Amino acid sequence: MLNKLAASELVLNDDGSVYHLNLLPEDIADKIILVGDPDRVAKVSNYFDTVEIKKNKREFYTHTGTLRGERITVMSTGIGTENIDIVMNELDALVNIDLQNKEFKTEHKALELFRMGTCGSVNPDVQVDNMLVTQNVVGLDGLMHFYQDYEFENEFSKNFLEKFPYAKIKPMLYFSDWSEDMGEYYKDAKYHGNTATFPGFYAPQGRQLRLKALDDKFLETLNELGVTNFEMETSAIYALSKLLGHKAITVNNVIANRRRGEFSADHHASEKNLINWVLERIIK
Ligand code: R1P
Ligand code: URA
Repeated sequence: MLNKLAASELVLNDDGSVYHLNLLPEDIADKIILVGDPDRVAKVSNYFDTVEIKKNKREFYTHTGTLRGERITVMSTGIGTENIDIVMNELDALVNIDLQNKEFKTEHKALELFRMGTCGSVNPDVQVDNMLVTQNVVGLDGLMHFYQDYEFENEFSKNFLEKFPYAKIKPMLYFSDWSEDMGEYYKDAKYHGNTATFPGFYAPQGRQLRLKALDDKFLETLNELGVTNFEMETSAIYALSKLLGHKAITVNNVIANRRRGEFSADHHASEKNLINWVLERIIK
């Protein structure tokens, strides 16, 4: 691969910031909280002691400041793994590419990435309004099939693929897992589980409004294969972190138990609880 990137490949804004995130290297900390919802960014940074950077473009809102003396960033990713493809590549460019010269840096920097999101549960016993940390993830969104050098098999995938019955979507599956040492931050979480990441909220997650989903028993089948919960970003965060050499962990607040038909009675209170829970653990 050529070391110098063309203007069309690493696109920069007029001020030299990365194209979608609209950020300069000095705008981010080494610890970054990733949330889906742009409104959650200020809800998190309200707990910071100082906020020095507030920038945004499209659905990507970023606040950087300090908490208990440590520099920290919170950023919204919007919904879906296609956004995560942008977030991960541009965050990595901010630390591992010399943006002015468009050259790869010789020293690699690893970021610590903490997704703080919401999810639905496919395990009837997983109660709403609790934290669920993702150990393994299966991506049903296909993203990693566009990248070379991705290791598709892992411990979780072997058993899963043998028994996964849906031939039509099997070719786009991929697997990943957490950065194990990041598990230390969240070792007291109520649940540790296996997450499925979907490229949609409705039929991909078995929801049927006016359109039929693949199979009425889809969620039960996933749970039988060891999946506890689902959402729309973690597969890409974990897989791209591995390829790019960053560390990542997801904790999601369970707001829906799909097998019991339950939704959080107060998801705003539940979100506040999630924010406190994460901040207490990642900044000592
Ligand atoms: C769907 O409502 C969105 O909520 C979940 C899903 O992954 C998807 O992004 O995450 P966030 O709460 O982080 O947005
Ligand atoms: N996020 C999802 O993607 N699905 C749910 O059911 C809840 C949160």
